[in-house]
Amino acid sequence: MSAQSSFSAGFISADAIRTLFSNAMSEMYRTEVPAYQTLVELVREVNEAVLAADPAERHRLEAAGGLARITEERHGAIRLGTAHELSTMRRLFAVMGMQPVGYYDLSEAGVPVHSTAFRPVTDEALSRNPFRVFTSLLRLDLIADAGLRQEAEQLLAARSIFTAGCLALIEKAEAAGGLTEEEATRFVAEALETFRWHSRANVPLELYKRLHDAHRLIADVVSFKGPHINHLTPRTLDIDMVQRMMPEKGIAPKAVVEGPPTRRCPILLRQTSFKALSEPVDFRDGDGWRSGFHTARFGEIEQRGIALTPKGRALYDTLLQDSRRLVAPAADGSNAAEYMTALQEVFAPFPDSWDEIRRQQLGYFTYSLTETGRRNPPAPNADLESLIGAGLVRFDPVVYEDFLPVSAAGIFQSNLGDDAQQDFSASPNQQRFEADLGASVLNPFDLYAEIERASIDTCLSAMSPATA
Ligand code: OOG
Ligand code: NI
Repeated sequence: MSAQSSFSAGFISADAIRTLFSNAMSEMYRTEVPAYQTLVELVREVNEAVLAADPAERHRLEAAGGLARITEERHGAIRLGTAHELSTMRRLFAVMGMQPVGYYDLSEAGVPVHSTAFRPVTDEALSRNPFRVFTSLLRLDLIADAGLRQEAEQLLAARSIFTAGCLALIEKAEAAGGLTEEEATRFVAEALETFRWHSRANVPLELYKRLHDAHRLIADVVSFKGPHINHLTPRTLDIDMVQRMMPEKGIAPKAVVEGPPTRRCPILLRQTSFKALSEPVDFRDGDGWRSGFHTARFGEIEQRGIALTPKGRALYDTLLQDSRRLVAPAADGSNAAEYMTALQEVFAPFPDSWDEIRRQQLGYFTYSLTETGRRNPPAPNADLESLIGAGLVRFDPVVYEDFLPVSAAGIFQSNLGDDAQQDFSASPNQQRFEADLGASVLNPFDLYAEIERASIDTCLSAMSPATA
């Protein structure tokens, strides 16, 4: 019924708005940060090479409906300053079918923010376009200098990061339940303004320096008119190959690939980035401007693997901790090779076949009828395991759609500069974050479990006689 009424109201789908937005962001970032364009081309080249060399993987992705999304796939990241900005951002992303998923505490890693990821949540929406935005909220409560904290609060209170047109269209979408195509086009253009880079700072150089000395991230959030998108990340099918080829294209990657080691069956998420650019900025100076520099924007690539169950994730966390205890990756990358070797060795106990990962219930899978299964519908009460054994049902890994706190910390640190790490006492505060967000964050495990469960239901009901 609701589909019918949205149709008659002439709304376009939230998924379509998300695609318009993600394409517009990509186009904007290409002109803002030319190295991003180079990276996108490199990733496309590598993905094509991987698929050409591995027809089985190509076929698997095709069958699981994952091939089309890969080249278009990307995530971005922003950093916000106030609760009001965060809750309005939640409403903005909701127009594009993106919900807050997960809570990440980065204070433990010396970065004064906590974060969530806005992303689509259903299997269908994800396969249309999985665009996500890692969204952090600055935690001024972790800043020791009360005077500086107050100055920062005043600056943040005085700015408005959304255009009037954007706010009006968010309200329109909320009230009417959607946007028409014409409204969606305007909405995307207005929303884009919030994420744009501004080369004019809000503050004089002297204040910028004090904010910067308290923490680089504070300067990045507080000194500007809005939360410029700080990177856009394409998804590759072979991150090791991209990492190797980056220098050939004139891009210097960070020394260590974050996340799990190279494996036959990729798990969770592997990421690497290139360092933030030093960009010219005009700072306020009386009635005029004074030139200086700011480093904020960088590039990143990622390879996504299977979403792990709580059991699989616990194993991952333990092994990652063990490898870091063995070789702590140095900030300057001097022991990168040693760290990668330790990682590879320590992760050996993590099963590396889809069959074994599934058997040990370490990861989530979707189930579907094979060609044979479709031609010979099995008995309605057959059990899944014997159907798999008989080749009537196949299983495919569910893609991990989220982020990893230790990896995110590594990315933050590499793009903030290696000297930016500070000691904050770990102070996760999900309750405070959710109060500021104006909503609870969704639990990623629930979402993956639901996708798995729904696929089993569809699979088994396809077997039941139509009259049942
Ligand atoms: C976000 C850093 C984290 C990721 O992919 O984990 C991140 C930021 O620098 O704002 O991008
Ligand atoms: Ni990122």
